Amino acid sequence: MSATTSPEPTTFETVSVVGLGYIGLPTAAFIASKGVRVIGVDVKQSFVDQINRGEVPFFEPDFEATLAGVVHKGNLSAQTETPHADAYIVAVPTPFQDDHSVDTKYIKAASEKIAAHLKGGELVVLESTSPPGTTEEMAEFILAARPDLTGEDGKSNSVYFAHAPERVLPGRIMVEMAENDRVIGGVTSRGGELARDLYATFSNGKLLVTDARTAEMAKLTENSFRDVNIAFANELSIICDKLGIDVWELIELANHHPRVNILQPGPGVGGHCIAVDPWFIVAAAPEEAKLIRWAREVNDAKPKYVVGKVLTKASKFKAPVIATLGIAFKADIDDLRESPSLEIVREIAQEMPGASIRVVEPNVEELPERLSSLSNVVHQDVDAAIEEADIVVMLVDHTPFKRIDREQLQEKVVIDTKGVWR
Ligand code: SAJ
Repeated sequence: MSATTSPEPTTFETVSVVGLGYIGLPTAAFIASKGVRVIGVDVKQSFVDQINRGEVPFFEPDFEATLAGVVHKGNLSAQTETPHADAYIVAVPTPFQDDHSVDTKYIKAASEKIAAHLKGGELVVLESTSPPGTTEEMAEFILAARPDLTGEDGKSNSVYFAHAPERVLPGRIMVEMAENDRVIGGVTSRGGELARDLYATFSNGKLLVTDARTAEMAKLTENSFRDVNIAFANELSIICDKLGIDVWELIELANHHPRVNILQPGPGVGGHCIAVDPWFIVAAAPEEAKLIRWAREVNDAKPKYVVGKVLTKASKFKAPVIATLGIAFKADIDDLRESPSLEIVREIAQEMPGASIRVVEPNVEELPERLSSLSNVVHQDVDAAIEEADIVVMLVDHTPFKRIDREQLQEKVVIDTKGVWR
């Protein structure tokens, strides 16, 4: 690392990214593509092996060529051991516990290993989405493990900390990683400056520097904003069902107002971000976060509503064949985390053992165990599933499903949770 006190941007010779998932790995590859030596760290040996062969362990459009390029050039390598580096980026999972508070065990495990390698002067950035105060806690944790890095006054220390929450949309990571503006929160002002310099190596967006707690809250706020707005659309869809109004047409019309922009209803909210992050705000301020909690509950209740609709229709058949289209958490990805569609399919299958459930999911080779373990569930291609079905349930608006010929749906009972076949 050079020039720690000059106004010139600091450059980093080595960066270690800890946690090589959907966010950590693309971040590592982007930094490596700018000629910085990046060492990725992951506890999963299979991930490490795949990455070192230049293979992406998950599906993300257009990412494979970039990864293969930086690996073959020698700018990015992966390993299970944490090395020394000028800067660390921690991008590990931050799941919630039963009471919806964050579980920081993966941050602690990463911090412990980083602490052991520090020499002084390094930057440690937390990217994982976290409640306000988590980055400060990480700093305290690391400095407590390394009292030799804190000055005699007990306050000044030679390691710098910041929070730089990721904002990329899965499916658009290659575009958004480079173009999105970023909020960067320093635990100290120097930490914020150094993190800004690190992200400036690969980001073309504005780098907006604030304190760590505000940056943490900004990330939670962004995802809660989206959650509340999806809840509004989901609630509208249930009201419209009751009133016999087409919710999709309604939203399209309302959105012609210059200051109205309603999101789309669906089978529920999935993924590991929007369905999780608002709970961190609720856990931090349970009395105050009323709307945010209610929105979460509205979205969490939507899958049950869809199941109820399907069961009502299916009860009219003796042994219904039900084609369920899509189990990913959203369109055109293979990610099944917190997927409402997957839970809907599972619940229908369990509630109706006499029904035959045909699952169509072109983005996965095999059904997950939660479905494959059920005897009345099979994985099928779209044409066969629709052909044999009495009831067709549209759950995920994957591009190939949008091309389905409407002729195929004639004579079928159709339940379309995404408004694809209006
Ligand atoms: N959904 C709807 N209706 C909509 C939009 C989305 O029902 O109108 C559903 C989707 O089907 C999906 C869920 O919401 O089940 C979440 O999908 P998403 O596309 O809204 O978001 P994610 O989870 O893929 O990514 C979000 C993004 N956050 C925001 O847009 C504010 C992304 O920028 C973040 O980086 C990401 O969370 C994250 O990692 O936090």
